[in-house]
Amino acid sequence: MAIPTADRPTASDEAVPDRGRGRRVAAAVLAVGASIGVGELVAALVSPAASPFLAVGQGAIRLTPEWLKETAIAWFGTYDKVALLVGMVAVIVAITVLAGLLSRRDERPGLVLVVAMGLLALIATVTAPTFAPFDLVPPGVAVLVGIGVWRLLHGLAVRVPAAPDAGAGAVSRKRFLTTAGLTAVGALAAGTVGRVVTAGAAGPASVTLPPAPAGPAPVPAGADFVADGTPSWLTAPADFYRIDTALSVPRLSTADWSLRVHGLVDREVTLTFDQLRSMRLIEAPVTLTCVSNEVGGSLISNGRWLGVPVRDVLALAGVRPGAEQIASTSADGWNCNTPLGPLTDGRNAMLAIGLDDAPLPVEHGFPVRMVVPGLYGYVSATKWITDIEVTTFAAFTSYWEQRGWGKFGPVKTSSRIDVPRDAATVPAGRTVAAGVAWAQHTGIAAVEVAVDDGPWQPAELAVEPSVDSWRMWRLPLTLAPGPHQLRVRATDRSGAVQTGAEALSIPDGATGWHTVAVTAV
Ligand SMILES: Nc1nc2c(c(=O)[nH]1)N[C@H]1C(S)=C(S)[C@@H](COP(=O)(O)O)O[C@H]1N2
Ligand SMILES: [Mo]
Repeated sequence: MAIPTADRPTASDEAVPDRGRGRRVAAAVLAVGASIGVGELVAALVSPAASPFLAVGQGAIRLTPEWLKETAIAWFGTYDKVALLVGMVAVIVAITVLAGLLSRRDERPGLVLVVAMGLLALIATVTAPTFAPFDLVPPGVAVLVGIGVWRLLHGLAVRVPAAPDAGAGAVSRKRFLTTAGLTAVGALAAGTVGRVVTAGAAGPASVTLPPAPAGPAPVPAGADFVADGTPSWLTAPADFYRIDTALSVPRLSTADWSLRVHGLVDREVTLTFDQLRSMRLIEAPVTLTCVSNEVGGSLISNGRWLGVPVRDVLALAGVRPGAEQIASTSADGWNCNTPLGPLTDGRNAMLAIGLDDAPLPVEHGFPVRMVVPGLYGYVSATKWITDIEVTTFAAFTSYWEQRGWGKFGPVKTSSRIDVPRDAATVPAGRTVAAGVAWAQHTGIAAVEVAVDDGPWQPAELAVEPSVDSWRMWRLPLTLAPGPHQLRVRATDRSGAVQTGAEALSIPDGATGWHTVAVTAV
């Protein structure tokens, strides 16, 4: 009678060729996959924000040191989140394969893996700023499913004999493959349904916006030099730069949304979306910039926003004497501080509900976000906003301020060369340089370009539809054959000339003249 080898570890175990390793690796991958898939499904059903997989990624974002975050943005730009998710999947696959290989007879390595991943998800969930007890259900169920699937599949995998003449307790290859296949289908289905349900929340398509008070504003003629290589004055919403700490975009429905205004106010106010939408609306172009934008960087875009002036909402609540700033919080627990000055001095600071004649895109804050001309996004542009607390400078320190960024983030007067690109080859003789300059809410008065050690030459400026938006420039140049350096600097309407002193973006915005090296041939 043949002895079912799989049941009996022998002294020479390690010398025996490890024939079943493919099955064990498959068992481990399927156990982890089923755990993640079911986690997604349960999250979609009970607590949409509590996907265990994304909770871990979100926890990683919270724990990432500032220098690494900056490096990630510098390397991957707007794809920083995709990079994180791809990295997470790679790490999970690697340790899962390892656990499968190690679980030769003993199921414990795989068990440790599934439980450790579950614990990680539980910790990430509990420490999230938006944690609610119900959020424990998805990671809890995910761990149990992972344990169950692992024990089942590992148990079958190690009982598939190496030789066909197996005895009692043996499991046919076919039985293992069928069980594994069904598990794979179930895990994929659970994960897919979970994602689809989460993504299906009533979004921008469900919202009708009131018309802009002055009717749809056309893009002013002559506001850009697209033919010469500048961006279009109005950024297409799909091209609008995106920066936030949300691994998965909060998907809010207008029916559930509300904004609470409290703190140093005469009376606390809570507004529904319909109430906000029926208040006095303004429509205005505002160029948003990220404080992390490097000299010459692309974290800047211009939109036409429709919204309610922040000061009108504050007036409903009645700001008390002594108040200095507001703390605004988003549905996903991010927050920032904004001084009351720019919110109440008459500029177009607003709680925006629309971007370019449509409801806000989900990625840009649907259903309501704040926009304040002249301030970097990290101190003003709260997306998915749900809470405003009127407070003092001393009483509130924001998410980014805690991580070393400045308390006040006025936009620094800056400029960029869009063409020619750095390292480009250009025809000798006449060539046109073009780009953008910005000093939101102050306005751009002049842009100058210097070639090599030559003098600053004034560039032609495009029409200026608003001082709250960027301004395009262009300048024909005559270049002798050979290498050249082009530098640009702007002067704003307060008379301040953009500084050439180089500074990093942390703590309050990069400075220095954008410079490109070109070769004329
Ligand atoms: N809820 C939330 N709002 C946020 C952020 C965030 O991380 N979470 N990032 C801010 C930063 S740093 C910037 S630069 C702007 C970017 O806005 P956009 O993605 O619409 O371009 O959003 C701001 N609002
Ligand atoms: Mo930012």
